[in-house]
Amino acid sequence: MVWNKKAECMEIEEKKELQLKLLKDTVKKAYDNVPFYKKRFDEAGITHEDIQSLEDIEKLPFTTKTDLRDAYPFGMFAVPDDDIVEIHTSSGTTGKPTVSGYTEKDIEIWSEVVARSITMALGTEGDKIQNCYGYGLFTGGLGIHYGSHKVGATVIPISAGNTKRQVEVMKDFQSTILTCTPSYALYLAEVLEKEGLNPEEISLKSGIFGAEMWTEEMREELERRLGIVALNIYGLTEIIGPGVAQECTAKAGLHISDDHFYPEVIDVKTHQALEEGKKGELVLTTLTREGMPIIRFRTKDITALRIGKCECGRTLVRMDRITGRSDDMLKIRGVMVFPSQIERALLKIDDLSPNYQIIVTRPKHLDELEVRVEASAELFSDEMKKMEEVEAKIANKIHKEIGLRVNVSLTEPETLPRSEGKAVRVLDLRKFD
Ligand code: DLL
Repeated sequence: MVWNKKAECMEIEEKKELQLKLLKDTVKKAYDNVPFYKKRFDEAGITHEDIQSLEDIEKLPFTTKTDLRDAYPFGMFAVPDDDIVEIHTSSGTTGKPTVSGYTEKDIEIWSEVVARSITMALGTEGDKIQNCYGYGLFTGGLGIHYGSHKVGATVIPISAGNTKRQVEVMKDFQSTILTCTPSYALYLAEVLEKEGLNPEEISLKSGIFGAEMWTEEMREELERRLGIVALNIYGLTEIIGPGVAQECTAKAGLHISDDHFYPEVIDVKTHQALEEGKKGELVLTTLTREGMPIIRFRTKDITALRIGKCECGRTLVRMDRITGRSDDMLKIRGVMVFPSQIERALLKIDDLSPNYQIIVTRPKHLDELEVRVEASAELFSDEMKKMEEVEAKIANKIHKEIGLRVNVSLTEPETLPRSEGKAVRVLDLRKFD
């Protein structure tokens, strides 16, 4: 169990003092060691000396995903390469991912914040954590892994996929905590039921679910079908990975480890800071990271902050569950997908019109992606076989681009809806609000 009472229950005023000190330090380190930040701060005419209060953070420029992509691969690192002991990337499979570099101390911080998360989700020394987040460059698998060690629990590093084996392991090893995306957890619940196993026959007590949006309705369903407490974990590669924030059993918002990550919520249009309780875009600044300090990262995730003591005793700032994005990024089975990647794949094929629509659904608890594309008149009047060949070709090109299998259907020319303004390319029929 890792309940760092000093940090997690600190008086709010004392916390603010600590955050200010760490913020100044981070700004100075970023300026001195990362050319990108030196240039940005010089352009804005600002130095760490201008940070005299936490509100002064608003004087600092934002960092965006594009900035990180432009710095690919190691342009954001603030320490010599020798000091970086591990590298992860965001979950998209093609295009330039964003890279995150960790020093030994960063891995220690990451272990600590994930250990806090596991503790909030009832995890202690005696637990067996079945970790079905993907291992590898994705932060999910190893992040939970490090946190489990720190808690002193037993981690089962089964990684994602192979559902039959997951069920077997869950039964035979008597896993007590399940960690995976909420949609995969629902799928597992379904498979367990098919195998005739009811919640009493498995040993699970809690689930740590995140990496994608989910809802209260999904929570209720997961809790009922698996006989567990289902809790929400939030995080992102750019900041550290999972463990930026986590719900405790009070389910009153996700506690942000704000002695390591400083949160703001801004109005998406005006970029002004919003007060507590108002929904906007979450902006995060790392306060303790060595390898890759990140200042005012625009997460594009929509949420609101809640200040004050939780009934669990923690004073860490809380955020509401994420209800949307301020850009068009989709998470499909935990993997980041931008519609522009699909468009790029389509543009590589002749005989298509530039009209397409991406439809996301979640029929049996797993995300499905359908891409409808208008065929040219010539192609459409051709034989069926040719159409099928083109559909398969499109599906392959998209697979190469995003790493996921999609269903492709060619439609008659001029049948997809036209829009007067911005084209509505994506129909996300999963409900998160
Ligand atoms: O998804 C890290 C992670 C792994 C979090 C395991 C939780 C559990 P990325 O691939 O960089 O990192 O994706 C980050 O995923 O900006 C959100 O849009 C979304 N996301 C992550 N957690 C949640 C959540 C990992 N609990 C992006 N609810 C973020 C809603 C989430 N969206």
